[in-house]
Amino acid sequence: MAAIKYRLIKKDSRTNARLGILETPHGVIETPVFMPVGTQATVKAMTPEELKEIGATIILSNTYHLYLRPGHKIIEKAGGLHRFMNWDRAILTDSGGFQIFSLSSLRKIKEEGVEFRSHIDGSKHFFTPEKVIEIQNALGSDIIMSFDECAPYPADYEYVKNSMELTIKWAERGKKAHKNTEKQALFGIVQGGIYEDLRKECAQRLVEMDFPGYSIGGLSVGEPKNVMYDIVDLTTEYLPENKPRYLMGVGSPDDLIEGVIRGVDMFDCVLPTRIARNGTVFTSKGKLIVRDAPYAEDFSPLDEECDCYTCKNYSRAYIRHLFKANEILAARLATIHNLYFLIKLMERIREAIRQDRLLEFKKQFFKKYGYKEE
Ligand code: PRF
Repeated sequence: MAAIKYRLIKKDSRTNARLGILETPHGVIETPVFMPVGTQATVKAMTPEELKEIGATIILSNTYHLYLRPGHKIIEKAGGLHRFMNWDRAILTDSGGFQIFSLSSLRKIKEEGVEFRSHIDGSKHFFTPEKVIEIQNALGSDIIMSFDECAPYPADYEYVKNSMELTIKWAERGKKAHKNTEKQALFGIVQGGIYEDLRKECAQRLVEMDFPGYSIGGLSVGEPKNVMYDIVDLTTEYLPENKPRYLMGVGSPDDLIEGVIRGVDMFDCVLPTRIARNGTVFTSKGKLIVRDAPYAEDFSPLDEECDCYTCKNYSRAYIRHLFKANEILAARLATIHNLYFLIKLMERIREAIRQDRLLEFKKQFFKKYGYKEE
């Protein structure tokens, strides 16, 4: 038996959006889905109970961070990542490829793997495609990622081509090394930068290798949004209909809607949790910096239309006060709200697909939020 099963429930008649059900060893996930990020085995400021309360069905964690601290062996001893962090729903782990490139110093990329220094203590480490599978096997996450190289933007054609070839070789080696296929589903990652022929080739060669799901990496790294949307559109065209597609590290409200329209099923992003801790929240009328002076005497909720715990119980004035006074509750209340907002947005997107009115939903949402239509 395979670790996960994806069932396509409905295809939108006017866009490439899909409604699906993803069965995992830790529960059933309705897609399209937003996955809150829990880099260090915690979604910052949230308990697992609170995550369940707001409707999270799957979270993301990071191989790179957990390997460096506390160490995957300790998590394995604890009985795996689910037990260690007391989260009994699904977990997806990223492979570390992207984190090495964004966080660590002194990287040396070779065909064998990548040598890097820890961003925590400067110690030297070597990751290979086999090693990151071994680490993720020890963590016991439901969905695991191949080792890849996310090329920077901009990067010339030759660089991106070589990086894409390396990513394919690493996907092949990772697939060979992955033994726990009944409990953990290994996704291949499509790279190829903004070059259409490289994206197509990468997608086709990974699909030949037959992964249980496919990630789209290397985007949202500085390229214009319309370029990202075009590459997503092109990439999903070459991915099989009966497997889930995951757009890595993408999750602003407009990107979620545009991604779904182009056939993406899964998203993750640090944006909602990160901006929450800085005092910025999503509302149905756009982003609001609740720290700002105008809210000092505003006793309305963060978003009039929201029914999250924060909005049901607290005012902008109170939350602003907590931020100004550096109180820890500020981050908690804003995080609960921002994650609820995106999880609810995905619920509304799924409902719109069900009712064949996704494009109307997009129009309404964009207008109110203050986005311009693409
Ligand atoms: N590769 C991996 N993780 C990622 C990315 C990638 O390209 C991105 C790019 N947006 C985010 N997270 N392995």
